[in-house]
Amino acid sequence: MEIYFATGNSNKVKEAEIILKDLKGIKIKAINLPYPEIQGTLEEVSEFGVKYLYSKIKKPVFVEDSGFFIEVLKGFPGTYSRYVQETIGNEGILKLMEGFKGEERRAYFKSVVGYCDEDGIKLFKGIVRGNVSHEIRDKGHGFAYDSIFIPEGENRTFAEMTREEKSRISHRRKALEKFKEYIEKKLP
Ligand code: ITT
Ligand code: NA
Repeated sequence: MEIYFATGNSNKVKEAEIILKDLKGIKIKAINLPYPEIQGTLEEVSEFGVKYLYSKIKKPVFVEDSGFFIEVLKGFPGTYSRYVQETIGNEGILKLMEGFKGEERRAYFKSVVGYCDEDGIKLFKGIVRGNVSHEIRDKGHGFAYDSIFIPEGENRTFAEMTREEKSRISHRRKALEKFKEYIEKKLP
């Protein structure tokens, strides 16, 4: 059985491949099929997107919508994560965070996987909590906000970990793990 993963972000594909590699009997096929991204919560964006894609391709398909939420900034950049990363970037975020210390630097990543097949739409969510670092810390791994996010219980940023290490604890892992369990139960 084949399941399509519709995304234009190759980093997300690489992480999904790590996380779903032992999903036996399923072949994940990444496709860069554009879908309308409505303005709304991650849940609304995933649900609308996957419904649209399924109506076009009529084959099992999932999307994954994610974002980076900083608590003291009331969840900013949140659903604007991509735009903010491409404009003010991590340096801009660190500027906004100047003067905030300790608990005030709390942030989380959230992922919502939207899956659709002939049985309808299912959403799977994952969150990883941590803190915004005081400086950009990168070992060449990761992407976007990874170099300013230190997950709870760690002292390295996501961008200082290998993709495999990040993928053991990430928001994407938690959402895709639930998706994987759901698919495994459906298999004959
Ligand atoms: P697609 O919609 O084509 O899948 P995208 O890059 O727009 O790709 P998202 O909407 O899911 O993906 O994510 C919005 C942004 O959030 C993304 O572009 C990154 O800037 C950021 N982001 C998401 N997941 C991340 C992660 O694991 N590490 C760092 N930044 C992440
Ligand atoms: Na997106």
